[in-house]
Amino acid sequence: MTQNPTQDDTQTLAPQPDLGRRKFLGTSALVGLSGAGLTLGLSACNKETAPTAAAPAAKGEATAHGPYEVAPGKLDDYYSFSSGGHSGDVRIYGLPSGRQLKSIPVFNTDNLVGWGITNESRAIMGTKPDGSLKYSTGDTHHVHQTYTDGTYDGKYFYVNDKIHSRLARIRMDTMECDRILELPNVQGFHGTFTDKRDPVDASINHTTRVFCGAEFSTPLPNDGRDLEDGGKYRAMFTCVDSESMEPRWQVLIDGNCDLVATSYDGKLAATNQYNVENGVHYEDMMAAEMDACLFFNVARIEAAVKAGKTTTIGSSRVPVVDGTRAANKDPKTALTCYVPIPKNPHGVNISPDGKYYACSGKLSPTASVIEHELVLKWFDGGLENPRDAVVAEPEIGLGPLHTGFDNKGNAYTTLFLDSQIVKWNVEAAIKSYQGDKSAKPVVDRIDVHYQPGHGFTSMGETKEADGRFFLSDNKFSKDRFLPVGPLHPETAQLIDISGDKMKLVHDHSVLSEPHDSIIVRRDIIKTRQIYDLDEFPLAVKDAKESGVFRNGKKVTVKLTSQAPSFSLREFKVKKGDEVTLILTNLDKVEDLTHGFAIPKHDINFIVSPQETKSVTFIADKPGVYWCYCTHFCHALHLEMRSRMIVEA
Ligand SMILES: [Cu+2]
Repeated sequence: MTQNPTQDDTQTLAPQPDLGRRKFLGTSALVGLSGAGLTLGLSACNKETAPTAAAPAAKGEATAHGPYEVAPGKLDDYYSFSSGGHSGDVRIYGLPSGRQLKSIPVFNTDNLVGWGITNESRAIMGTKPDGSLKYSTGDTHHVHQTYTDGTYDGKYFYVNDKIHSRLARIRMDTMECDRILELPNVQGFHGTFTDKRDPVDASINHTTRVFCGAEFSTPLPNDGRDLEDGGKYRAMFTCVDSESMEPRWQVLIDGNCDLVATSYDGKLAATNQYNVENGVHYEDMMAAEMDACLFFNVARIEAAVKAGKTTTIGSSRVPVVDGTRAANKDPKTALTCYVPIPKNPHGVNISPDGKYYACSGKLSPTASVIEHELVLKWFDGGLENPRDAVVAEPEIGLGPLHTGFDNKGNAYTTLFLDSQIVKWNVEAAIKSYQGDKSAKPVVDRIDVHYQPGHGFTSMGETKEADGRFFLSDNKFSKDRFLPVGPLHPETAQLIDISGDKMKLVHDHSVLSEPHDSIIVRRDIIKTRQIYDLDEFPLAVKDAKESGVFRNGKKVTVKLTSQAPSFSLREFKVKKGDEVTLILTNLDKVEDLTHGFAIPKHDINFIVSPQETKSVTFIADKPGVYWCYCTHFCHALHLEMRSRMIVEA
């Protein structure tokens, strides 16, 4: 990757596939048409000599675009995976264009794909005994990917739900949620982060744990006891197995967990804390001058769990260890270390070299730099005061929140109150803290519009931070876009950080209410183009297997789709039947997705190539219902229907 993209090298950053339109038509749309006998009229277009309307532009033509513009037919250099806040989803954007590519439903229901409608998605989301969804709301805040050898491996990413304290996993080959876990005995699960390697076993150089920080303290167990006794409220930090998605252990703490960071050596997980006062109301939460950055010694906690030095809470079987201050006074046996940080910090991020954590005080104009080795030294008994692990505390501006890093030792922190991004140099900050008056930590500032929350650099949460871009997710857009009513879109602003001065590249609008993103080089992401029939236990592998199968009042309807028809032109059920409809898309052509909507029965979902989904509903109204394909698939898409006849 080049550090300073010029007009020419944006064209050479990565080879671009030939997206010639006729070539696409030749391999996909025509295959879809062949069954309908329409190939003849169009096949003349499918020739190598046909003009390529959107072929890669000639060099001279392409340079008419700015250095950051992704010209028509070109692809972005990065993916950005962004939480959707209380929309409950995750979004994928391309960068530098800012084009939204996909919304992945997670905790929300989604009509487009049928998430929350199909039996398969409802099983992942969780249902009550009566079959209805346990929760239909969610609040996604933080997305973090699996690592191998200190950088992204493109396998999974995880996202939290703050409302119901759930952790979801998204597999990155299909970009779909495959597991959701509800954490026991916690509320306000806010920060989450994957670990980067095992603290003990050197052969495990990849993610095996996901850490989950709970922000809100509650009585434990929260079953009606201690309702008015705020002193008994406690929060916990949870470790989840990244493969099984089962909780491994929890740590009882003082204060709360906010954001989470993990070390590159796997030894420490960290969470910034505001409200060390354990206040219940906000004025109580701002009383203390110093809050904390709390470190967890992962190996010691797991040794304590193995040794059975644990309790359980309520009906949960998850082992809980005691990480409160009172139980961890001796550094040599401590499971936790509370490093004092000025006033209500929000955000903790580790530098790509693994040496430093930046923890910013929201109500203090400072960023505290904590040295990783010094925290380990405290755990070894070699550092008297945890505060001595702080090696710099530059004043950087008002309302500092989250920090991203480049590959040259610079940090970029969002300043919520100043509406700025401040660039500061970590080594200069350390020298200044040591008394060097010539050291000037702050290097540059740039205005953003307005009130930035999270900010992140390209590949900045990996050892492969590349120092090309910073993305500022802003909380207010005000006057930046055409007015669309009282609810405004949010802004994301892309900033070029490759030079000495930060340069604003563009604004792009983002639907409410993004919180956090990761910016991932595109070569890391390897998605599949079609599914495999064998992945689905219910797959109807041959159109001949289609039919209506009755077992008392329970009826199974099996059908397949292949453009432009469903395998059953009609199917009959009786009023009051519980109908389970299984649909397999037998089309094998990339991007040839079909939809299936059943009028008056509140059913709509899609099946992508070689995919199977099922839905269950009560056929409670006699009559004729035209089930139709909702996802445009073919010239005869409108004709693609099946008639459901419900007999009285
Ligand atoms: Cu269709």
